[in-house]
Amino acid sequence: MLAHAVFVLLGRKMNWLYLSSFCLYFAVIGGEVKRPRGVAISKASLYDPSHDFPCFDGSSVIPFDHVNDDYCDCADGSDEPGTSACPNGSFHCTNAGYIPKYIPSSRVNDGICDCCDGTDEYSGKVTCANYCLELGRQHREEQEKKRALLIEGHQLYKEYCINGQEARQKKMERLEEIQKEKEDLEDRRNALEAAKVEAEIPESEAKQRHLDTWKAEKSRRKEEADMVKMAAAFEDLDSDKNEIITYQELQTHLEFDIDSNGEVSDEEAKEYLEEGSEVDFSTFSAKVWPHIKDIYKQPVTKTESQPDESNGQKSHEEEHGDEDGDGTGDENGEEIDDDEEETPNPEEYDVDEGDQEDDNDDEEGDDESHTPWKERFIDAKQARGDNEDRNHNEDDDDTKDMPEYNEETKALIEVADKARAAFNEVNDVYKELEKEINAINAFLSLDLGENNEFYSLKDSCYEYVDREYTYKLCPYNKCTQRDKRGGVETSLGNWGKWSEEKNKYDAMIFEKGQSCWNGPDRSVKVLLQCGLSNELIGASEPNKCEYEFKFQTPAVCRTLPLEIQPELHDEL
Ligand code: MAN
Repeated sequence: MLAHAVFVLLGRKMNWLYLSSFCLYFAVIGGEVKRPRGVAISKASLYDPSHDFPCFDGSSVIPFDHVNDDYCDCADGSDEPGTSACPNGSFHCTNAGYIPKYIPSSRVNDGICDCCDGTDEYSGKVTCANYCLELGRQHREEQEKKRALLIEGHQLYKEYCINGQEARQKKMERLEEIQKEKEDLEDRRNALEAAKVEAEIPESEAKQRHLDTWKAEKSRRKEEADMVKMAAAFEDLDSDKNEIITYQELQTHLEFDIDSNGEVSDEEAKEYLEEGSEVDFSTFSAKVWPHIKDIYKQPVTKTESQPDESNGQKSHEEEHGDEDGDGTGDENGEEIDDDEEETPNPEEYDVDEGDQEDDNDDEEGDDESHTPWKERFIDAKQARGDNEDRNHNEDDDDTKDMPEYNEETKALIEVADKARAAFNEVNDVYKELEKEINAINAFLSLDLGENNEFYSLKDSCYEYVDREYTYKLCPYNKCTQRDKRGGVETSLGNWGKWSEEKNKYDAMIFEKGQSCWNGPDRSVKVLLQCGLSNELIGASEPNKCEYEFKFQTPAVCRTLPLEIQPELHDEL
């Protein structure tokens, strides 16, 4: 305790010596108001030399001459505003002509000029020039520029608001107009649609009738062709030309070899003759032909180059000869005429396929080759059924080669065409109106700011180029990034929303951009600041794939200058 008291007294004595040699206890600062060094004018009244000094924190009351005695008495440092004695004290720079400020009292007399008026350095260690007036001048110039910017920017802002308001108004008026137009058109459109439907019924019926007639004609022609084939087959099979086909005559045609054993047995031949030994023309056409027409092969002549059958058995070709003598028989024993080479007869083509299957069966030694011949006969019939199906599919294009419509149908088509055209004309307008209504509604649902001030940014894009990338901002649409060396654009995000901060119109959020390898989907926060033009002035990536753009625009010059820094004007 005693040692402490001695130290305190000694300390005070030395400080007094130190202080008295360098400064006055009270500094006359700012002309009129006397107050201890380092005290702001606003706090001068708290330092009354006619009373003891109560520490601001109430921790103790000290004699007034202990204020600024370079010894820290108050825990909050309030007794040493002008010295560095208290570690937590602060020194007030008056900085007349510029902006006053507090500095930590540890900087007092540390040999570095902290206050622009130099008042923090009074020990004589350094001499500080007072450059507050110069700083004040610069500051005022900057403020002036800012003021001008804000005034001009605000003017533009107001114009933006007016533009946006007008655009919105116009859209709303247009919406009302076209909604009415659409309504008016509705009745006409409905009537024309009904007329169209009405005209299309007889048209479609007549077309169907025409098609049905054509189909019937086609099938008649087909039957006729079949008859011709059938007659030719009869003539061919009736090799002795006695108007009767016997089972022996059938046996010369190996295609009737149901069990593929190399010969047509009596039973096999008779089976085709409806279990009889012979048939006349009428039985052949009614009962035999339907069963054999897909199996029967027309005769062909062996070409000179074709070798004889080595087993001595007469070949089919040898048996029948090439009737037309043109030597165009194919290896399956089929006649190929010039036309057929280009467009093979689908029926014959199908028969070939069936033959091929049989051949394969033989090669593989399939058990089927041993199936009793009656079953094979049924199989053959089945195969024919399949072929008929296939032929049916090939005939699907019913209108192929169909003759033109008759006059009555043409007239109905013309009436329906007119009704369609009339409806389409109105319907096109109706659909256009609908499209425009949707577009206007989409526009009206956009948040263009409190006063529609962001309308002017809506349909434009802005670019910013840094060392590596060209960044693009299209407000209400998207943000992209493109490597300057080339390549495709990377989506950094699509228009999402306004920020969720205090003033939501200070930042735009673009989200759900291209996904980032090992990271989130790319996104952008666009910070907006007041400027006289619309310009993207910065782009950075503070976190991987999270981008921050800086965009200046008059659309955010909402406030006038005086509202911005009123306290500065008071001080100055
Ligand atoms: C690309 C750019 C970068 C991003 C990386 C992430 O190079 O989009 O901005 O950081 O991909 O892999």
